[in-house]
Amino acid sequence: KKVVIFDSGVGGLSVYQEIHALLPQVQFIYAFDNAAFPYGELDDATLIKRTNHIVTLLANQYQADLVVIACNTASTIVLPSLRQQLTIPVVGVVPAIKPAALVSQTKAIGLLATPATVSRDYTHQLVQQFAKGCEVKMIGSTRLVEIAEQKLRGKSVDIEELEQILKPWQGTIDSIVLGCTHFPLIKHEIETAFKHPVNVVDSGKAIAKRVALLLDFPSSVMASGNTIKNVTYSSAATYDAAALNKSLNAMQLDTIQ
Ligand code: DGN
Repeated sequence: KKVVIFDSGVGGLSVYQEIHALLPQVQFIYAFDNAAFPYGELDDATLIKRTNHIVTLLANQYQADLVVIACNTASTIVLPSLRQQLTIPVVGVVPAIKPAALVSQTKAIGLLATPATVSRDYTHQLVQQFAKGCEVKMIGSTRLVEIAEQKLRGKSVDIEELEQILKPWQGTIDSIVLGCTHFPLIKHEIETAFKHPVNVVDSGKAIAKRVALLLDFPSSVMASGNTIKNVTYSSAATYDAAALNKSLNAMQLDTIQ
């Protein structure tokens, strides 16, 4: 089976990692549109047109069995039109509001996403539907996305800068939704910058299960390793493969502990 995973940048690798861990037998084609990065700043019409075009091309070119839009910013707006264009299943990634609302003791949660995602109707509908009785605070930050990208280019993360971004939430919430696929790549740093104990929730594992179900895999085996392969660039971008793999391995350790 072949799965195309798509994002504007390296964030979708956090989703790739979860799917690969569950379904090591699948062949992955990872593609990202760095030419138009960051997606959180694009207008809706451009985003829809661009994503539909690229993803349809990739799905046909690689004869994919399934496509994952590993980007909340795109998924919260392009899924209906993309599903009309493609005959294969299209799995989107949207903020994990529901699990965060369920796990929160104080019923005060924070959604960390891109400026586009926090302003979407789709996101507000998720909150209305799944976070009844919860206070949901939102921060839309492109800077955090850049920080995650830079980390995978080998640059270390400035924790004080993260503290500044998270400042409005300190001591007011007990759960954070990582509503951008870039953010699990800096999960550990986010936890460090947030001075209080906090549940950090993302959509990765749920997406992996959904892919397994749609591809008809009856049972799953954990992968023995997770190295980056088949990374297709839609524009020139230089990433340090060692930093990418190091970060993904660190994430896997986080998951196991
Ligand atoms: N990784 C994308 C997301 O999940 O929303 C957004 C990254 C971006 O281009 N801003």
